[in-house]
Amino acid sequence: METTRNKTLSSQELMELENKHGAHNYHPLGVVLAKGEGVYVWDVEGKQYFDFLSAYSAVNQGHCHPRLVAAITEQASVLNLTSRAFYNDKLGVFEKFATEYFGYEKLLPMNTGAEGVETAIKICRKWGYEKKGIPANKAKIIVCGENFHGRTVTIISFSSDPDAKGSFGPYTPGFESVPYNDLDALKAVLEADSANIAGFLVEPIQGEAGVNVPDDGFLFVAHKLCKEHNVLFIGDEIQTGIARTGRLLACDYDNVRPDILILGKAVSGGMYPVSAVLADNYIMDVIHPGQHGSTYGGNPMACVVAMEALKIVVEEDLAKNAYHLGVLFRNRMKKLAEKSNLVSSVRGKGLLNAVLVNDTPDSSTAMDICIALSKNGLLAKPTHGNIIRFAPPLVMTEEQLDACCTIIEDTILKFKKG
Ligand code: IF1
Repeated sequence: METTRNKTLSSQELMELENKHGAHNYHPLGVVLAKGEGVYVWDVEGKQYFDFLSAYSAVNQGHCHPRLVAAITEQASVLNLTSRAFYNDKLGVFEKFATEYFGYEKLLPMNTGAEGVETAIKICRKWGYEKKGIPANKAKIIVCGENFHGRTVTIISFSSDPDAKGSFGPYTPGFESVPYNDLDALKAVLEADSANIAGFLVEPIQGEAGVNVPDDGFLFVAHKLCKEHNVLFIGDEIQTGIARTGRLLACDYDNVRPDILILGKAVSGGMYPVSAVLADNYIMDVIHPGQHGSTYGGNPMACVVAMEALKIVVEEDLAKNAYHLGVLFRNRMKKLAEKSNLVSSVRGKGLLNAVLVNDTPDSSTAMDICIALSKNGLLAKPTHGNIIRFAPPLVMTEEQLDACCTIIEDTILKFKKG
């Protein structure tokens, strides 16, 4: 309980503190959370909610998972941070565990998802110069329209979102965009400049864009086209990975093994910032000492939490649960769309889903529905405009999902547009 001068601060007072003393880089829903456990969170006043955002798919294993709390608590009093100037007794163990877990030869540990994406871009470019023979500073990486890969200047340089990109120039060159899920466009760009293209960076499902699910086979054919042109397929599984979509990785649906795999968010269960880039030796070995790194990357805390988080995914069979509950959720939402003229459709895989609201993207309807949902004990937020993302922790039970669907149905059927 947050207090000032021994007074317990209310939600309103805490929101005012953030508004006065914090940068205004977010516009949160008016809920101040103070506690989390499994699929539930509680606000300062003690109101309980179902969490249907999971911190943007970082809390797949549920809030404050006891095994993650135990792992971080134990390590916290032993050794926290050594930097990579020295070895530590957890990194090699984690690297062996994770490379065998995902089936790659090497892992480069970082902290945030954006750092993982930046790392993959650097590795891909260096591989392009040293292994593919692309002339210096000519390497290009193909990206998709409506992508979201993070907020660094290089990453927003290839964003198509004016809010994410505007007024942050000058921008990093070397990226070419094709429409998502458009194999003809990808094929054309590859054929037009194959010799200078080093990689294709893609989200298996576009999360922020509104849970855009590509056609079955898109990833498979895209990967095949990349192979034909000696281009690295870079899978950004930061949001779709770690069982979120009903498979360990969303690429698994198309039997695609990315040449470079980027993980983040739930790789640590939301307990600690951990990201990782995985690749085989012929790619990862372009990086030599002094060419990449980070103060916190690969620290003992990160390693023990990530290993425990990945064990939980397998031992609690979270992918199977996400797949099963996802089918139930989409069936309930399809029936709701038949009964309500407020929602038109639902899309997604596993427990990464989105409901399309029947209003213009610049309307406040989706946000107003989320405010109504919060009053009824369920937290969700729109992605772009009229699309509400629904992504609960993967530890949810069928009974809890049933209760959540009832909250969503009741809220939408009773909702009156402002
Ligand atoms: C925000 C979005 C989601 C990601 C993918 C890399 C990153 C993300 C596919 C970067 C991060 C977060 C960022 C957070 C909100 C959230 C988000 F709305 F921004 F786009 F999930 F869809 N690749 N996504 O989804 O990872 O550096 O944040 O650890 O910036 O508002 P990060």
